[in-house]
Amino acid sequence: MEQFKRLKIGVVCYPTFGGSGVIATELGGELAKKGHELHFITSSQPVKLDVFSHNVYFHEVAVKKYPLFKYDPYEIALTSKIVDIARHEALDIIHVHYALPHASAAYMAKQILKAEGLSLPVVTTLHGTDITLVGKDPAFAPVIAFSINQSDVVTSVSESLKADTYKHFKVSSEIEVVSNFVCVEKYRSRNEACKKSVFAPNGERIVMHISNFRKVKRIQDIIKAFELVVKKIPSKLLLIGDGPEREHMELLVRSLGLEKNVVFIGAIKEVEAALCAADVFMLASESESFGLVALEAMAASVPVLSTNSGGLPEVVLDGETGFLNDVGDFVQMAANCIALLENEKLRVEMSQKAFQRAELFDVTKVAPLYVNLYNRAIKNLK
Ligand code: GMT
Repeated sequence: MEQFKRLKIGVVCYPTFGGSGVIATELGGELAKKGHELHFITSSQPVKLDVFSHNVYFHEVAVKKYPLFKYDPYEIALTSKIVDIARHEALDIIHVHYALPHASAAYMAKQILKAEGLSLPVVTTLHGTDITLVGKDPAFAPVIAFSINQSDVVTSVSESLKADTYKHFKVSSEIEVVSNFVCVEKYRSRNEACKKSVFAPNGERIVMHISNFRKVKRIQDIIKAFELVVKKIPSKLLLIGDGPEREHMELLVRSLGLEKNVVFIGAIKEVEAALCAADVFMLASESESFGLVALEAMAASVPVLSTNSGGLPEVVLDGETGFLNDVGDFVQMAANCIALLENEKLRVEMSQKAFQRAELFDVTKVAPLYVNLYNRAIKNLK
């Protein structure tokens, strides 16, 4: 039997509700459970980080304000913090989630440590908008391409994102696809505790959406699809999350006269607590490298109606675990939703298949893939 080698792993991610932060935090939690030591180096405590668990440490990146600075030099502060923690804790590796600006900060930290005779292999995980939206902006692209090429291992969360990365950037490194994951166990124990009647006191069906309310999510399509659904089926639309589009969406709901049926819940920490109340989940994104929330819905045994953009077809199986729809085709999405809500046998069948598919993406299957890649990066340092 191979001997367990405890790794000291630095993790850099966005600490907010975005999928990349969730993946970073949950991967860290799983690896800590397995006995590795995890050091989160982030601008604030990641929302889902359990700082009371064994082997998990949090190091805040503080940016000093100075009157001369028009912009806060976050990337420099992050670089210095990575160097400091790598030295002090003798990190074996640093894993950065989301290329911008984490991969370039890690590259710089690695060079600083190298000059001192210390090595710090860098693993970069690409999550989506760092490649498909923000990263390819000419203001960032050369730095992103360079830091991807300089990483010791690069991973992407779907085949689709891997293809997009090669399409948009001059990347010569091999990109490994390591898909996103869920902790299926958390969902298994949820179902009985669900408070469906809070949201639907008269037995209405529940259509749910969860996101960070950015334009790319096209929440207007969900609201317009729901307008068609509610004409046929007594139902409620629960919109969970917060972000720049929320106000517009509230106005849209009012202008369509749907206030009584559409509830804005705001951001929540544990999506499993809400998902167990859903009959159907909707995701209308224009682009989605993976669509972690679709997988989370499937783990909660909820069929998913999503678009067919980006990596979503790698997660949602059309006609089996839900339905894929063209971006912007809210009429089709509504028709599929009505078909599911009118046919409970079909909905239950799809729920079961959704859960079975989610089991294939369980954290216990995916976390060891990262450990293998860490060991490879340590061995084949660039
Ligand atoms: O846009 C978001 O939903 C947040 C963003 C992030 O960086 O957290 O999500 C991206 O990463 C997630 C985790 O890997 C993926 O599941 C999302 O599909 C991806 N978002 C987009 O590609 C738009």
